[in-house]
Amino acid sequence: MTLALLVSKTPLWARSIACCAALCAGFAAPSHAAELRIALQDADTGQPLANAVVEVRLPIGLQAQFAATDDYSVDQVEKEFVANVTVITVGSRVNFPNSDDILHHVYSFSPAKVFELPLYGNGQSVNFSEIFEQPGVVEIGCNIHDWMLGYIYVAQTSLAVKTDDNGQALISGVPVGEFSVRIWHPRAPLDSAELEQRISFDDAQASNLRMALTLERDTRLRRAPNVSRTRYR
Ligand SMILES: [Cu+2]
Repeated sequence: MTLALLVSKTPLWARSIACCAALCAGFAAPSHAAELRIALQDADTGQPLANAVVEVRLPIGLQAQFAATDDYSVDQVEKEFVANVTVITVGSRVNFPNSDDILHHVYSFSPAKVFELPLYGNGQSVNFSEIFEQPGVVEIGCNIHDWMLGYIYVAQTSLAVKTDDNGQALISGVPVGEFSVRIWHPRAPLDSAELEQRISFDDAQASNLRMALTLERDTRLRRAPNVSRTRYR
């Protein structure tokens, strides 16, 4: 794969202005906390790359300070998972409501979390939740609609974000030090060592991570016209 990486620094003066603005607004600026600004693009099209996950991987001794379990929701809307990629932290709960007027049957065979939520419909999803105790990427599917495919990225800590429609994301509150940064995307080759980088963080300058990723082609089965006419629609 082709991969261009540029790690650069934001000038100190720009950082200082940001800190001053935060203080003037009445918020205490975090001490000894660094920032990672991320901009990713598709190397083939040059377009911003949304739905990529960037995670700062902390050593075990630092992870407890950045534990942040929460409740999340992955909806099912018009026979797709919404959102397609969801970033959570270890120990968090994800609810799987069904907003369609048909039944879905959610499952995962991923090693990080194997589970199954048998056929259920709209309004029956209050108790259809799972807790994710292992870090890793969990692929979720539907037994009825083969094209339905979603991802839950279970991060070790709260220092993980998903890129927006502009291919951008921000991780703030990173401790000072040199850490591994992992980049993941549903169509990025899993075995690429280049998707794991060592980046040095300090509290005087924000780090910028700019990457162009060459993605594998999307070969998953798309919605077929005749599928909608089965008894489960
Ligand atoms: Cu389904």
